[in-house]
Amino acid sequence: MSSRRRKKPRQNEDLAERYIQGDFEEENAEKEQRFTNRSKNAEQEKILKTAAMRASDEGSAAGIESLPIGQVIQIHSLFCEVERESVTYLCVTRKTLNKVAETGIVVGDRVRIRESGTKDDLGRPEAVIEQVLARDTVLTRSDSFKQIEQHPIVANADQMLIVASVANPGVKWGLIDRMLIAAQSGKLKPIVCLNKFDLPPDDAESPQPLEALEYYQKLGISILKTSVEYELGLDLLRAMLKDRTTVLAGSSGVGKSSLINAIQPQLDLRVGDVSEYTAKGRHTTTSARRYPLGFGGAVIDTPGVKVFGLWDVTRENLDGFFPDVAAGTAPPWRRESFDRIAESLAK
Ligand SMILES: Nc1nc2c(ncn2[C@@H]2O[C@H](COP(=O)(O)OP(=O)(O)OP(=O)(O)O)[C@@H](O)[C@H]2O)c(=O)[nH]1
Ligand SMILES: [Mg+2]
Repeated sequence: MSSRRRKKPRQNEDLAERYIQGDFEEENAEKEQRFTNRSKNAEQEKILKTAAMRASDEGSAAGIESLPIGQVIQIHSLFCEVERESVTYLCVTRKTLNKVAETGIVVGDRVRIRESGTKDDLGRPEAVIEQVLARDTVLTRSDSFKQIEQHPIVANADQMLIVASVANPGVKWGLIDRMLIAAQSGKLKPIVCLNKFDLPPDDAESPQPLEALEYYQKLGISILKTSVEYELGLDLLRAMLKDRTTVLAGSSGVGKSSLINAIQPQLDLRVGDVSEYTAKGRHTTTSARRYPLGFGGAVIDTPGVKVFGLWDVTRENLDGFFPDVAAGTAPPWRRESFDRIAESLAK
């Protein structure tokens, strides 16, 4: 995978830091950790056991309410990273967690952790997640258009920056309409951000990106025009993200990670090479991760999506998400989005 900004691998001593900064993918990270002798499962067992011992030493198995609260910043296959007062803990979860976590813990979840007092081979303190607190908001996808299973993606974000690009790849308005519904039904404020304004749109495209963007503004949705290349709209983006938690979502290659790098260069997130991912269908960002913003607030970068299956949307509440269709004033692409969703709900 090509990476414009990726640094050359260095020695083990700063593996932990690179890992915490999301510098590698999960699979690679696991390969890079081969110097550890313990198996992952043994490691999990050890954390659970030592935490349990501590709990019984303290006589506090029942005192979950007094445990400190942290926030989940990334989920890996067997562990998750939880941040509390600028310390990142490597956490395992109890099999019997409370109801909130029935569909799995997600990035942004606020959790009560019990430190095990141990460290992993990379020096990270270890802990057990004992409880997941109620979510204020939750961005959820369904498994597919059939809507059988729900997949929460991000909890407790205030807003969702729905990112598309003028060209390379061009905008899929149907996807934007779906993400707008997901944001609204999860209680997140949506913002439609059209990136790569330095590139000319394809004349044949209908609707033209600018025209459509202005239409969303008329519907009362916040919009933003950006170009990472021309540094266009970045001050406004910073102002919109300041002191809020924002999840960025959109197709692969539209520039989600690039936008985050542009407003917070220290993060130095991995950015894709358009020719590579379009040829191979690769996504540069492979799992959601939360990053604090130096000027206040946080962003959650997510991997690109091709489809966005809706959850909790019914034929009855669908009209409410399409007031323009209900009023008979919607342009063709909005009617098409509505019809497609209605059709998928009828199945
Ligand atoms: N011309 C132009 N290219 C851009 C702009 N923003 C990002 N790019 C390029 O678009 C490509 C994809 O950018 P990424 O930031 O990796 O896209 P992403 O949305 O994070 O992609 P995934 O992680 O796969 O979901 C990179 O080659 C960027 O350099 C822009 O404003 N203008
Ligand atoms: Mg990315």
